[in-house]
Amino acid sequence: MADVNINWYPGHMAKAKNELINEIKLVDLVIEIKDARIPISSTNPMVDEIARNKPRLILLNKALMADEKVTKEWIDYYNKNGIIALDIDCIAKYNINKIEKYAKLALKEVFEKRKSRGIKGEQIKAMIIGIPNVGKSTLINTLANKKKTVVGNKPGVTKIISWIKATEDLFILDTPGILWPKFSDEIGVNLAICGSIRDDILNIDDVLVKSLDYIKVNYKDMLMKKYDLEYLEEDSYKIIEEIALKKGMLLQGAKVDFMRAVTMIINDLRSVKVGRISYERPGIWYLRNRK
Ligand SMILES: Nc1nc2c(ncn2[C@@H]2O[C@H](COP(=O)(O)OP(=O)(O)O)[C@@H](O)[C@H]2O)c(=O)[nH]1
Ligand SMILES: [Mg+2]
Repeated sequence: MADVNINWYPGHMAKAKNELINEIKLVDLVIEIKDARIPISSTNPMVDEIARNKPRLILLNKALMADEKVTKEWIDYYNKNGIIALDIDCIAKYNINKIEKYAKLALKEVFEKRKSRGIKGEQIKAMIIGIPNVGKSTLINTLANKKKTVVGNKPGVTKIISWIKATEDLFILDTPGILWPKFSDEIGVNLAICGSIRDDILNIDDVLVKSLDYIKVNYKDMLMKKYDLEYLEEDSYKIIEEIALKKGMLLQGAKVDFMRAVTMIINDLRSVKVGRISYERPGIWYLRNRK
């Protein structure tokens, strides 16, 4: 796992963190994007510290790839902890039109204070933050309604501060704040299966086996239906072999082409061909991640 945390050098992190803290001073609201399928794994553990003095709105993005029922549980979980959260999907434009309303909900107390001081209006300056690949640029583009920022995996290079008028009352910084994930093996697996870290960082067969260990318990019927399996083997390696056999993925000497099946299944999972899957649920994530 060593090279997974390549961006986690203390110096690099301290610099990025200080820049973020300074930018956050410019805004009324921090909009934190997470991947709806993995709200814990797609969170930087320092975010609470970095955004501690600001009202926050959590957006669970890529929601149409996640299990709707589990996403509702996450929203309840955040609400119970006093944080406003909304599920969105930037590609399908799902709930994008609710962002302003939820931003205002998150700023209720600030608006009340403003009002008591005789300040009218509900204009909001906000900043979008999140780990790479959660959809920060896509959201900014969607809100800006034109290709203003480059969508891709690389952090932005522009340093000039400019605001995008997203809605009538919502202004967002055009450059999002990037937080790096820091993770245990388990979080790495979640980021990899969701396509949020490069495939050469972890062993992709290992990622699939560990993901199947979870899927075969939580989405058994979906998995069996997709690959026309009559039963599920206990061992996830054997499930992959079974699928390879079913698909006639064979090497010379009638050996199964294991890696070909791995690639296919991973692609199916990432393109929601198996179904809408959430890899983390509130309540049990803590126990699963506890070492
Ligand atoms: N299905 C789906 N894909 C998304 C969504 N938002 C972003 N993506 C994809 O996720 C990848 C990373 O998005 P990007 O905006 O570059 O992430 P950033 O690194 O946080 O700026 C891209 O391939 C996007 O097309 C979404 O809501 N739904
Ligand atoms: Mg980006």
